[in-house]
Amino acid sequence: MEKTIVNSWNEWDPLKHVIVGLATDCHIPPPEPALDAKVPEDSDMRGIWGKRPQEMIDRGNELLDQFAEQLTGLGIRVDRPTPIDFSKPVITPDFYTESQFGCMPPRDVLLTVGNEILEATMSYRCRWFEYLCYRPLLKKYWVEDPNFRHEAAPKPRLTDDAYHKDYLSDKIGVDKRLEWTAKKFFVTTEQEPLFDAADVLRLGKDLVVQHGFTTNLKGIEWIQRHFPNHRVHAVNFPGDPYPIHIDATFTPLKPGLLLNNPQRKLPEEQRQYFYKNDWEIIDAAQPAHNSPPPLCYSSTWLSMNVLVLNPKTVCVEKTEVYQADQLDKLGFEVVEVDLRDAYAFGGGLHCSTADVYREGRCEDYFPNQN
Ligand code: DAV
Repeated sequence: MEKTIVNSWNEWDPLKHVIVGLATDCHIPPPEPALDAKVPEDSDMRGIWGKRPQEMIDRGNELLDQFAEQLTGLGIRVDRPTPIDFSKPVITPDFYTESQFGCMPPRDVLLTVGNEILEATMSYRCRWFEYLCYRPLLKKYWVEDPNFRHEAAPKPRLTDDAYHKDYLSDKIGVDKRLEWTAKKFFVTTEQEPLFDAADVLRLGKDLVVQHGFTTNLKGIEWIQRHFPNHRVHAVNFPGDPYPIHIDATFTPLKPGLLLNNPQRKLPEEQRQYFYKNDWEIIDAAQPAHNSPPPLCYSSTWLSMNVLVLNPKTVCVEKTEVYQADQLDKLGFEVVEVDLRDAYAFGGGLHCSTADVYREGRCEDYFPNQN
């Protein structure tokens, strides 16, 4: 076995070692404030919870295994998490919830910055212990790589005060939600620092973090203090009624080029930082589907949740033909991956992975700071 090195500074340098999630034992968790705010009002998931149907889990794992093999075939080392018993409740001195979630998607939990892997606070009660699924791997990396920093953000208390009560309804309506999210009134309060790792984009010395349902301003401030040598930017995307995780909204492809979801545009004043550093922000292609697959939390915009293998090669879900076509026209080599039947477990190609090693170092892609 090759020697383990943890190193990844951005979303595009050549990928050599990655974690791919598993659908095993994945549960639809019982209602809780932050999760309810994300489930669309017309979703087939409203009001049901418990272990996901075994045939869907088996199909999800078949595709995730296939994806892992495809990456291995391209010379990328792939590791997998170790599921815990997700039927068990989460009990802390502050809350109780009847079941957990799963070990998909790893991107939500683990934030790799350089030689560090940071376990995010998370913002759903059902995901409080999810980091345990990655501990066997992190323990191993820690033994094998003497420079690896294994860090964990302060575990949040997630009391009722961590969530705005206005969101405790499934009859808010999309118009109201759009008004609230445009005003940056999200389900999480500023009671304590909260972030999910999938709200963070790594662009070398700059980290771009989505302020939304799963990450609050204190969480973003915590990330800045934790990475003092980075520049951390809070961004938000009006137009998204359920803003969680940045990776179906804003997708870097290589230095200087980002896709933005055309329904969730980065506000003009926040674009200036990119423009004055010669970054181009282009609208992502339309999704190929009109609705998400059954029992899926995510929107159809998982189309743009691509995994960049290197600045010339991008993995795209194979049914997302418009996204593939756009990338092809932009000059990328497109690797098709069959993963749509695993979307329900929490996301697409970027979500289902977490970086361990990409070549390259920390570079400054935003030299113009005036
Ligand atoms: O568009 O539903 C999904 C992001 C999952 N990590 C969306 C966001």
